[in-house]
Amino acid sequence: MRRDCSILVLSGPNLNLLGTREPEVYGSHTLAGIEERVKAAAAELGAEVRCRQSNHEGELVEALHEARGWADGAVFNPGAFTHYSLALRDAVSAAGLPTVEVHLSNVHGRESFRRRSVIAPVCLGQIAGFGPDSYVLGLRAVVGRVRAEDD
Ligand code: CA2
Repeated sequence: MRRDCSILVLSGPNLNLLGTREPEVYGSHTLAGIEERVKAAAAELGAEVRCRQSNHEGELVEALHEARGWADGAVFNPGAFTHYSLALRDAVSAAGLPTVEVHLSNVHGRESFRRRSVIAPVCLGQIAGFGPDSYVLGLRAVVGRVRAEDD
């Protein structure tokens, strides 16, 4: 029998400002709007999502630790921490949850420092460049993996 699937959707620094500045890079959607889309996609998949955002590295670490107690997987946009936070890389590893790294922008087509992710190697994979759809695609990928492992 298919069991429930609960997913943490975690967003890092400055993503709370989405929709207010730099629409040419990040689009005009707010983070709340993106989270609503992810929740609607989760409902179609029969999954539950809990969304969190923090501008603080330690809070993101703690959100990943806490998720061990309730989540089956995670969709994670670490923001600029993507490119250098070994603490977040270790937290993803320690949580042991299948995690998909997502980015709104195509990090591979921007400044060279954005091409490197220290977190992607401990994730299932990375989805970048599809705006809010990156989050929805990440959700589908992680739910698919969790369910495949259940079968
Ligand atoms: O494309 C993404 O999703 C990023 O994770 C966004 C990060 C950036 O550092 C990563 O390289 C790629 C930055 C988020 C900043 O968000 C803003 C939102 C509104 C106004 C200014 C920044």
